[in-house]
Amino acid sequence: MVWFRAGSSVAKLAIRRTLRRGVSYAARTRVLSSGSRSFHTTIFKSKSEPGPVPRSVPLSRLSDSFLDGTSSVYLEELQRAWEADPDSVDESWDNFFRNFIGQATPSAGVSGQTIQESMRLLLLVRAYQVHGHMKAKLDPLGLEQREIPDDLNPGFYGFSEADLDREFFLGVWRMSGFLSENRPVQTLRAILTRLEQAYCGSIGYEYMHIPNREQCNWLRDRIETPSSIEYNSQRREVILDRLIWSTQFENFLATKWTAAKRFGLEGGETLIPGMKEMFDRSANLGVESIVIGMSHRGRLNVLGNVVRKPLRQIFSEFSGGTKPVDDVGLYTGTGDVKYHLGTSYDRPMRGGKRIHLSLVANPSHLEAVDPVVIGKTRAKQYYSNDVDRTKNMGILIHGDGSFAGQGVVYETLHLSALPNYTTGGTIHIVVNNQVAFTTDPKSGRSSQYCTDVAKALDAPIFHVNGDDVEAVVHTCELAAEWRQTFHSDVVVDITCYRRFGHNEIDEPSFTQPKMYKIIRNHPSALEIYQRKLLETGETTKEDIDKIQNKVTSILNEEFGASKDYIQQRRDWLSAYWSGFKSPEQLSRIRNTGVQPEILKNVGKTITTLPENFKPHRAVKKIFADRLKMIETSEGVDWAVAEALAFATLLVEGNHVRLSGQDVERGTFSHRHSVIHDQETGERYCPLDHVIMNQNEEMFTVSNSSLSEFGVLGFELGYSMENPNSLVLWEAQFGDFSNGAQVMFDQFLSSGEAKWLRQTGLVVLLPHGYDGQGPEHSSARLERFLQMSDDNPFVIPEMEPTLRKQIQTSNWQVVNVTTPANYFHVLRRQLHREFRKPLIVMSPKNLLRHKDCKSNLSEFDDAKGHPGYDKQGTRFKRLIKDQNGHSDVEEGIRRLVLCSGKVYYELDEQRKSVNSKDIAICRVEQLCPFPYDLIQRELKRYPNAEIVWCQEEPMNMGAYTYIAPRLATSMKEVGRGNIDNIKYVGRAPSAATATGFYGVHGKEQSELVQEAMQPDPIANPSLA
Ligand SMILES: Cc1ncc(C[n+]2csc(CCOP(=O)(O)OP(=O)(O)O)c2C)c(N)n1
Ligand SMILES: [Mg+2]
Repeated sequence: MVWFRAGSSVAKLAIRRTLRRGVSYAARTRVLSSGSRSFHTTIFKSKSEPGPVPRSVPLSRLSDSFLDGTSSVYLEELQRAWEADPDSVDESWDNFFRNFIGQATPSAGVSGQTIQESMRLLLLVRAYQVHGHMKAKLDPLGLEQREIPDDLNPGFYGFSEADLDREFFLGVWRMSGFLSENRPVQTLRAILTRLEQAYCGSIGYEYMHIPNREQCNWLRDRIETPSSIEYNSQRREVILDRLIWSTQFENFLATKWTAAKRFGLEGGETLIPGMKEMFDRSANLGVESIVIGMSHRGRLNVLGNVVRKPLRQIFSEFSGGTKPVDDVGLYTGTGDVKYHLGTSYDRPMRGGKRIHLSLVANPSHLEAVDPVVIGKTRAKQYYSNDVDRTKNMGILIHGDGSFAGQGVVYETLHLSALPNYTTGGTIHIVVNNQVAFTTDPKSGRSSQYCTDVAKALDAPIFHVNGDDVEAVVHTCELAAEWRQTFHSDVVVDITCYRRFGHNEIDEPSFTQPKMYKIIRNHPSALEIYQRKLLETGETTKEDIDKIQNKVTSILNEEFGASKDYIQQRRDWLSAYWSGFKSPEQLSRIRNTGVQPEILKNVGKTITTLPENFKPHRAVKKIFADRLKMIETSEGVDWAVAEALAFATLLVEGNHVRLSGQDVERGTFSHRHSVIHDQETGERYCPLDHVIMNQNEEMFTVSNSSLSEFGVLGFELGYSMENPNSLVLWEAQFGDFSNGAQVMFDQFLSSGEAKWLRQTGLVVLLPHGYDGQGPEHSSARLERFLQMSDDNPFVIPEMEPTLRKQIQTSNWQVVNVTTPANYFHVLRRQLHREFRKPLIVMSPKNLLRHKDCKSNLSEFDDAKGHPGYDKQGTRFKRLIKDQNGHSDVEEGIRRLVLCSGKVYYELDEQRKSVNSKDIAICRVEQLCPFPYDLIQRELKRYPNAEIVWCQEEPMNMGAYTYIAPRLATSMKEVGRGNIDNIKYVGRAPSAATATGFYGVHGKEQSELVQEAMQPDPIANPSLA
């Protein structure tokens, strides 16, 4: 190990000497010229000083910054490992050791080169690969004060100016890029020039954190090119044309709508040529469809210039727009501001191919759209049988502040390599304008780069100076190639600036005076590029003017046409959605019962395990019990009902996908949808075998990463692609769904109204008071109800053939109490001509409750069977009292309305006190409110006091939602008003539930006792 100790010692001594002389490596730079190229490097130590005398020092005792104590121990270990097996170390280290121990002889070599010098030179090369980006010229404004790391200084390794023209041997075996050329000799000056050119120009590459050797070599081959990337004049003309479009688009909007907010791209205009190049390159490499997600900044420019939303439409929306009309029926919703709207377009590409582009509509909430885009991309891959994920790709455009600050970015990144969530790589572009509203990066993040979060994924990160349009184009091209080659994420960080305020009417100098002083005098990227092209003589002033005039005249033409523009089609109707009804169009109510033979057949399939499979003992018993349920048609429990719903939908050709934390087994160990062989560990999923040759993804059940926001967003995006799929997300406990609150507020409850996009996503939220404490009891039912948009004071048309109540509501909220009803509510999601989100308060203790069972006959569509009414077998929005009451029961003194599992406790109590004069009805569908069925029950019990009973505290649960709607129903049938509604339930509370089991038990029994008490119940306002 002598060679190494000696080398380290040289470096260490050199540093000490330089430090003694007071030279700061980092701070002082000067230019050394080398022919036509030049590079910046730090001061060398004086030529006249004698060289350091190599002295043997154990590595572990060295403590300089490059080879600190830890790394030197590491290197010794590395060498030992290499000596034992050369393949056990990274290729670059293999080279290193091979060259300096295995093969090199300590002769004077080229120009007197010593082994130590070669070794130090290699370390210098490696330092450029690792840290070169720190010296790259990334900031167009030149504001950034970055310390250049010591290890980029040749002096750090003992080289002096005298060494610049000495020749060194640097060729190494099995290396890529620069080092692969195996040139016998190069001067130090040439070596440094190439390193500077490759790593310290307008692009800073971060990739040495990637542990995969092949990937690093692939990148080195593209970065360490013999000369810098040059585009030919044809490509340059295209780049120029695109940059002119990007720049003029913003200028045009600025002159036509001077006071409008548009969150312009000025300062970052090179994004557009970059994106277009990325798309061209992707199309050439086989991509056919791209799903794009982005927030406000430059969105209109991307919509117009990249996605090609008609400019006249964008301009029309700017002028206030007209509500879209449709030839079949109106579907206008509430609309959204112009910079949130989405669109899709089939775009012809340079090279003749076509590519489908869709920009997903998004809310103001930064980065919230990320997982939605990824989910939609994954769904596209499923439906187009894109098994190697090369035809459909997701692209996310981020802001620097939000990429670093918003947690959902990390949650989305972490889906990227999970088998059931991967999309084969997302390309991330950061429009890094070095400010977030009024906040500087130093207040906005703790990391050096805004992109550092992506290092957790081993994604390469290309930082590029946004003023250098060719460099931007190059990195975008490289990112496209990376994605198609390695099928993993990659980041392009365009360092640019924001020419105006956060929006156009904002004053940026209040908070960034120095920055804006520079920006005011800073030429645009277009001016810089034009100047460059004119200087090289490739382009003339006339050529440029020609393009400028063409763009201006098209913009003016489109502006003229925008005045009469009327949106004709509902653009949400992609092919899969054709025939689906808007809320304005009547759709039929369908039955959800299934033929008895089908139920029996699929029932057997999903409850039978392969012969040689060895499940856990308890699971074996569960499956034996399940088979018995099917065979006897009795006692069907929750899990079997759910599996039957999935299986019958699969038989009908639908795709079913359930994801969430631990959903395969089920949080409450009830689902067991994937079983594990206890000897081999093999997995078996019965629902994968429902139809012949079933595509393995047709039924997907998947444990997810431990994220709510990211995974719910993903499933939402997935559900939006094709209506013929039942997509479900389950929270571990309902409480945890509030980690995904943005998804509920901004997408699920209001997405259709804002963006005319439907989804039939099902959200399963375990809910119920069983003494598990404040965080495992409530799914916050009240919040979902509070966001429901059905009018509490207006009873809509409820006649079955004319009813559009659900269609016109924003979503459905149910709290189902029987397995059969759960089966029907799931099937109903697909057996209708529109899609609507479904929020399910799903049970916990009902999963095993002795009375929470259904007979198989309640699932089928056989006439005369229990669930069959004159319209067939369907989901019951309300379950009437089970005591066989007739149409009018005058002797009933109390009608208790409730929802969820408290029903079973009330029924138990009623039996125990033998209160035959109390009726209990279950409101299974809370929203939209079943006015017709409630009125039917009110009429059935003309003398009953009306009680709402819930187990949640008064300020939670369904009470505040139910009260006005129940009162409206009562008024309509002459049964009083809101003052006549009695409340039984927990008192108002800050916490959802008590943490003391004993207290819980007491509260629970008191409330069921009160509901069944002999005396009238007090009015809540008088109690
Ligand atoms: C979740 C969320 N928080 C706060 C805001 C308010 N907001 C809108 S833009 C913005 C700054 C974003 O900065 P950056 O990501 O750097 O994008 P830029 O506007 O600079 O392009 C903020 C804080 C928001 N829209 N969403
Ligand atoms: Mg910013």
